[in-house]
Amino acid sequence: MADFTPKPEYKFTFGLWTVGNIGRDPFGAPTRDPKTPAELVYLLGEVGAYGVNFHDNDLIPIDATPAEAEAIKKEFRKALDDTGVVVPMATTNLFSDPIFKDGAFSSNDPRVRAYALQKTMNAIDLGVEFGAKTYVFWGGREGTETDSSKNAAEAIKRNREAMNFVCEYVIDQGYDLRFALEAKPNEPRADIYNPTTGHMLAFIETLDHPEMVGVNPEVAHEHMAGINFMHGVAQAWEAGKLFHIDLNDQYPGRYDQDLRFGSRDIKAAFYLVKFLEDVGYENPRHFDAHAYRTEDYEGVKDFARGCMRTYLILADKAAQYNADKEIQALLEEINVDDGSMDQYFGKYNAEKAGALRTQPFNREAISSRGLKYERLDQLTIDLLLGVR
Ligand code: GCO
Ligand code: MN
Ligand code: MN
Repeated sequence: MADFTPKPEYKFTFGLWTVGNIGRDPFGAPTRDPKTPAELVYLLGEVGAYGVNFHDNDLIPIDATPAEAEAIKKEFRKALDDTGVVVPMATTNLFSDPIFKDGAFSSNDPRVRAYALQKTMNAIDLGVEFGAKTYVFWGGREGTETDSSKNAAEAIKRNREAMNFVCEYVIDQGYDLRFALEAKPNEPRADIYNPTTGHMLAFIETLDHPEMVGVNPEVAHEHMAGINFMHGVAQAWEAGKLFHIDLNDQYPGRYDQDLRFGSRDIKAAFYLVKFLEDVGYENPRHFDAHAYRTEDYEGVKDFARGCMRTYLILADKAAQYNADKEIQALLEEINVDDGSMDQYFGKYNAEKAGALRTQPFNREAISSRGLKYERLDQLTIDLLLGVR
């Protein structure tokens, strides 16, 4: 039996807002009492997590006095030291306070845009103080309910200007920090700009310092958009932009559910884990999810342990898949290549193009070959269901 105990090399992290979620929803009051940031760090230490991430105001309430802030930081620092839990990522809350009701960097009000920059600089300082190396931007309210309110191209420009500003800030301060942009198609706004990881990847290339900026794709967000999460992750990876990842689960076409990782679409979760393990992804694996509203804090621990355990089981299944003789033989057969087409691939030149123009292709013979994907998929299902 494989060992499914979380190990530090997996960099399993949780946000203060995830295990600290008190079970409030739009229809009901909280079902759990709040815990302090330090208490949440002890909880994470107990379940074997590697790290904890926070928004500025998860740690320090927006109206805290400097003395209160110092006291909270001291207690938080002690909990980190006691447990060995580290802070790999931090972020800014640019969505809870009513001042952000029409967005932060893309707000129509220049005072809000300036305040958002000020708040972000302070939050970056706070994250760096606790050792964060990745800084996430999730533009939760950078969107609209009505498109009569904003010029969408202007909103993108405002977002770009803000990102350029904070990149320069980090350079100016000499911080060792990279940015990871997180896309979401909707919720809390009706529509959010840069709605998918693909949009974010394109946006990053328009920045002054694209080398400092990558993405933080989230399972639920791409599933809400009805698209294949792993494909977006692979594209980000291939572009050298997979700086961080938010793992959870989600039924498509529903409100933002933030379910325990792998609890809904186990097959999608398997291909995702297999991809991350096969390529050797080494950045944090962050679980951006929360326990059901039905749970007490024992249930929160069950939730957190479950996220990590499912990941590790799927990583074990991926290793089993890679070592399975029948599956590998089938893959080899599917990918058969006699090398006769090699001459046409790679960089274009006129001779190649000329030769390719005269190459005969027997379309019927080629297309009549069955590809055996049904068998391959069933073998994968057998493996996932534990009968292989
Ligand atoms: C959400 C988002 C957030 C962000 C977080 C860090 O749907 O609410 O996923 O949880 O990940 O704000 O940027
Ligand atoms: Mn989310
Ligand atoms: Mn997220």
